[in-house]
Amino acid sequence: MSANPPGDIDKLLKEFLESMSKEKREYDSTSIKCGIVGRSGVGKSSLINAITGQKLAPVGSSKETTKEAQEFIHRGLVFVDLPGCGTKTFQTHDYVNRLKLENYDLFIFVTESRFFQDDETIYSQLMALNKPCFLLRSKFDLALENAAHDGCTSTPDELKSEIEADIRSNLEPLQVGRIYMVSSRKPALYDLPDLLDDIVNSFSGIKRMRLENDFAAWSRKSLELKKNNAMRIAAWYASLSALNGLNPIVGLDVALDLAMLRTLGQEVAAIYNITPEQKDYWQSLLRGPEGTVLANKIVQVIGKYGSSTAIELVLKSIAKRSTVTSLSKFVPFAGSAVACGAGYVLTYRFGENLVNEYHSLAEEILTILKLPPAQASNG
Ligand SMILES: Nc1nc2c(ncn2[C@@H]2O[C@H](COP(=O)(O)OP(=O)(O)OP(=O)(O)O)[C@@H](O)[C@H]2O)c(=O)[nH]1
Ligand SMILES: [Mg+2]
Repeated sequence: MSANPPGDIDKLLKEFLESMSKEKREYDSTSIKCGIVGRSGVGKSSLINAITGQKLAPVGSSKETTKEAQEFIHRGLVFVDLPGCGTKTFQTHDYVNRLKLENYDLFIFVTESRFFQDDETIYSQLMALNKPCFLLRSKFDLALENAAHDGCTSTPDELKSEIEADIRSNLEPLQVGRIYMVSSRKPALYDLPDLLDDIVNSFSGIKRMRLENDFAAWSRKSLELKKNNAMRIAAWYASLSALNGLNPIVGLDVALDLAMLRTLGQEVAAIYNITPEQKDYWQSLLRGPEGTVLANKIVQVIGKYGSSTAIELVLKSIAKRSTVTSLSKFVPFAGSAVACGAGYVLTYRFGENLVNEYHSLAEEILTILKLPPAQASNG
């Protein structure tokens, strides 16, 4: 079989690069609306912060903080912290209609220790909307602590079953799926990782990718998904680079759009939740000496990819190590290395470097947070 004539390859290549940049535009414009429902003080705001890895929603004291629906936007995710059920402002009977809950993509219903009649009414109204709806028991760390303090001899698993049985009996005859035991103070322990995993699995396509990227990763599995997505995004940027190189890099004989590479850096940092905005959140979880070491590493990595000069340095070290003609797995036209050019390959390799560095830092953080409470410095 003869090779495609050069004209065909140019056309295919251009189509490929344009389809990648279209995919990027679609991703950038996708958002998911997530309603967080529950009584005042059950931990809704804390949950939003644990899901996004950011101090996004103010955490209240004894007064009722959530008086009306409040929106918190984290990249492609729009969280609506909904007012406590049965508050004066929102009576149970018009809860679903007044809050226009039919426009949401998913719901998380949060309950702490008791289920009240109006919780049950609202939960059944949510179920009737036929959207993904997840039920969780918050502050599980506190439940374990209280049980130990009260001399209860149940293991954590037994306690989980007891709490679950209690909630199920309150909600009868409704058929409830899994009930997740969650702690926003120890997000990598208990059921928060599974909850996020199950939410992701109830979506497909670009929405799923947004959820995988914009949720904080509380398990190794979700970190791996992020890695795969981040490399795909690096390929989108590489395609854009191939379509419009701008700044010649002295000594490399290649023109790249450095501002675009900086945006790629920010995008990868955000996927791994390692951004300047999220530093405070990490520090609140990572107390003690390991925390300080990690906080310094976070600052270093952010700085390494933060300016055009720093980026040029990274590019030069990549070019030294790799042959610019070796193409990534996302370019199916091996023969078109020249047409696609060094711009694609260097951008992609730059992305790969970034991803590897952020990934290993995120793994380090997770290792510390996955330690059982007694060993962890924040335990
Ligand atoms: N131990 C423990 N405390 C928690 C947890 N989640 C929340 N809290 C605490 O519970 C209190 C209320 O938390 P919020 O997140 O403000 O609750 P909320 O549901 O948003 O409250 P309103 O905005 O008033 O409706 C705060 O003191 C939190 O620190 C948790 O997982 N474990
Ligand atoms: Mg709140």
